Amino acid sequence: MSDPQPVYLSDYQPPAYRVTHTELTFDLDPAATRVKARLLMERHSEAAPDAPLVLNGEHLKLISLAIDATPLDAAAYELDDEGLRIAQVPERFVLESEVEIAPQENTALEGLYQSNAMYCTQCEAEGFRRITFYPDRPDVMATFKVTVIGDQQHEPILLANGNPIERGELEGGRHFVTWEDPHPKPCYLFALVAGNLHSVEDHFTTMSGRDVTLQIWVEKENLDKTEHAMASLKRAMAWDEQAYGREYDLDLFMIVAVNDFNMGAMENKGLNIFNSAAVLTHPQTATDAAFQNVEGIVAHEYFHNWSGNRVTCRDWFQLSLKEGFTVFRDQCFSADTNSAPVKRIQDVSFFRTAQFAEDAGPTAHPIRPDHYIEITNFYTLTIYEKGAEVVRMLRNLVGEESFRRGSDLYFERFDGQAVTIEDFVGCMADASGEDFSQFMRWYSQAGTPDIDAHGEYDYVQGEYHLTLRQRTPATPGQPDKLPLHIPVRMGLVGTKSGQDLTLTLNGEKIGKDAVIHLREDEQTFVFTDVAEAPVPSLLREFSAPVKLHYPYSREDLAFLLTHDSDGFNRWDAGQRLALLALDDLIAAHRNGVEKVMDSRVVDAFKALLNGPMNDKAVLAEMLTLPSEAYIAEQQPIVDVDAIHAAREFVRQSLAMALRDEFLAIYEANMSDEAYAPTPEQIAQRSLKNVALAYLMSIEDEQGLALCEAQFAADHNMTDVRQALTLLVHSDRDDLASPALKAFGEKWAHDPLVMDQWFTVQVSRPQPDVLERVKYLMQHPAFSLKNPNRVRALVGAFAQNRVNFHRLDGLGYQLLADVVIELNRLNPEIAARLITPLTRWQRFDETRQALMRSELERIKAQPLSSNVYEVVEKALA
Ligand code: B3K
Ligand code: ZN
Repeated sequence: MSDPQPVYLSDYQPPAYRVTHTELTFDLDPAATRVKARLLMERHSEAAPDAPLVLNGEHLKLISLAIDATPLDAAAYELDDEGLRIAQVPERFVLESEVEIAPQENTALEGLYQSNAMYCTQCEAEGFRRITFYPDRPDVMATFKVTVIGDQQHEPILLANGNPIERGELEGGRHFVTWEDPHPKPCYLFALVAGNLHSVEDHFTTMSGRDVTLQIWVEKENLDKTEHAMASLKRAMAWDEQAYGREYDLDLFMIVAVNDFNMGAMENKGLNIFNSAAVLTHPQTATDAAFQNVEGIVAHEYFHNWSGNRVTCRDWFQLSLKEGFTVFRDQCFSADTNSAPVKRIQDVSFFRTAQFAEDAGPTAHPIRPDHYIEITNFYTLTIYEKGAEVVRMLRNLVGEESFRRGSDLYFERFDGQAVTIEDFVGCMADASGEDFSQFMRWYSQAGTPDIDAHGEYDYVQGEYHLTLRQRTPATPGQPDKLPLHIPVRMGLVGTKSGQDLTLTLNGEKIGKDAVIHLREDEQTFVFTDVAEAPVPSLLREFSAPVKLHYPYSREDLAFLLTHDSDGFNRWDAGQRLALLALDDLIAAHRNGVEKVMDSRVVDAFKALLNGPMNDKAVLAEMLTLPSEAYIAEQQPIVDVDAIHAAREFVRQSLAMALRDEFLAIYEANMSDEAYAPTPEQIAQRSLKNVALAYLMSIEDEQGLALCEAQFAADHNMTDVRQALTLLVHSDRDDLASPALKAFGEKWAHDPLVMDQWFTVQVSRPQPDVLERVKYLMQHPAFSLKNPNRVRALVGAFAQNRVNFHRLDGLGYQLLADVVIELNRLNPEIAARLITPLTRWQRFDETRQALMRSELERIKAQPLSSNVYEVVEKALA
């Protein structure tokens, strides 16, 4: 068997033949679905007249093939595992084919598959080739007409993209519905759903006064879990009109909830298919975080209707064109709908933990990679989240108005086309007159830039000299990096006044909060007329996806924590202060020295707890310590045990010193108001639950009683889940076991709640977790075929730092065993699951060896190209 080979961006060629119209007929059957395709095709004007027709096709049983109604005999084409090649075709022709596929055997969940008793599809990126022979590439856009035939009893509902135009009964208890989508689209946006589904319906009137019917299709027992998704959809539709001038373009918009789904959701034209976890909510079953997640994902998929569907990607190297932009759009939507500072804090906190780690590891890649083996491996934090950060920088560089003009231009200029990242940035340049040639390096260079900042105040001259030095570390295949154009938003906070000072740069007053542009390897910015010694507040609102290093003293940080006018940097100052204390404690733990709590951290927290409570959501974030994963990111070599011990020590020290304050906060924020996912209620619950977590960290008697009462009150899942987590993660198994049992019995019928039950258990710090994971993998509610279950149990275990990284290597072994098994069933999920093992370089030698040997063991198996690509990179 030869190793899978990469595809290169530089090899891009326009398609020799395009499809202008596609007609499909599906005759559904679990073991033998028949798919008839009728494609109107024509040769590209620049293609050679003798160019062969090459169509993708995988796992298809060819029944018949004809061109312009003439059947082709076997000598007229070549067929292999990857598709079909016809040496000679006319300039314009109709290609007809019939194939057979087996949805029930499709455990990869790409193409047409079955989830419970229903049929559904997932075609992005390259799933359509498992449905029919087709030029499966995003730059081929066609109108579609689709007929779905199913059993009247088993599949009363038959859905596809666009509008239903015909339906009828057939013999043998079968029926059909024909759908037409007038908007040309690439085949990755094709969708079909069939099953016994029920819908909740609503309406939206667009800004031009058109009525759009909105439907959410679910299994019957989930009809009471759609309200929030529907409300979110309507908010997103209105927001896109107001913020981008984009209106929905069909009469019908449908969302379907599916139990078995590889990702969160999929933006198929007019028929979004969602992982049930990303759409279903109910106060009793979903946490606040889940409610917010649903809102963000519903909006994200809806926004794709313009950023992705109407204007799509020329090729998959341009994936961030639609994903980075759409993530940026959904982030702004959620910021407008909820607490903007908290949204930014949560996004950045996740980004700096997970994307920075990706950028520093063996799978690091640019936002626009120049080659890949398996495109499904590139639906990454870099393409999505770093891509969004780059769009955010563009907006901040050109300003809001030019950004809107640029996006209007982009949608007008490229409507109905498949385009590149240059096309997008070009519109921003045209709309603003800015030059983005250096900025484009953000798209081609992988790795997180380090910025070393150094400041000096000259009392005599009244000047502040700020020197910034940038360096992007080498990443695989990219040893040398060029300097990037980095916008650094900043202020100078006067140490006497506690206020932002007016910034004068090169004789020009630039305001109290301004963006300076770092373009060289090193630049010094001289601020004049600086009347008092300042503390610099740098990279406000995280104005660029970089690591900023400044030698702040703890006094500086305590000062910024109270005085910075930028809420984000106030939070960040607290995180930095905690990190400095944690550093000392990690060292103490390693050296076997007694741990001593830094009183400055206690004082800072005390000030927060006794300060104004006007923004509870931000306060809850400020009181939350950096996660073990984020602390690990800051360490040269990750010592999981020392990090855990140090963080626990800080938590407990704070809890002991501030017990009364936490109790008071808890009590002040208790409420028996009916649950609503409003920003106010969410803020109040977060603050209350942060306080409860501190109290539980010292197993405070009163805290324990409150926790048990919160669990028993059963008011809403946010509170129940927090109480259950705190009980299960405490050493009080006498209290935890009955709670777990009660929860598991109560929710045995609800897979999404059972996922939470799995996760809570396997993320506890106690050393029995590995055995629990093994035991729970045998639980009737668990299945390796369901990605949500795998993520909830095995994925969550691999995030449990002290237990996954056990020194006997059994955690690694368990993960590798699952990867090997999943490689056969679902390569996309298997490849994602390996991620924690790919980070072996960050650990001590013993763990490195253990992790590598598991990677080697995986590599010795016959592998899917997905898993092969990841393991190959990890061991390179
Ligand atoms: N565009 C989809 C991605 C699905 C790809 C799965 N291999 C989800 C999203 O970003 O909206
Ligand atoms: Zn997306």
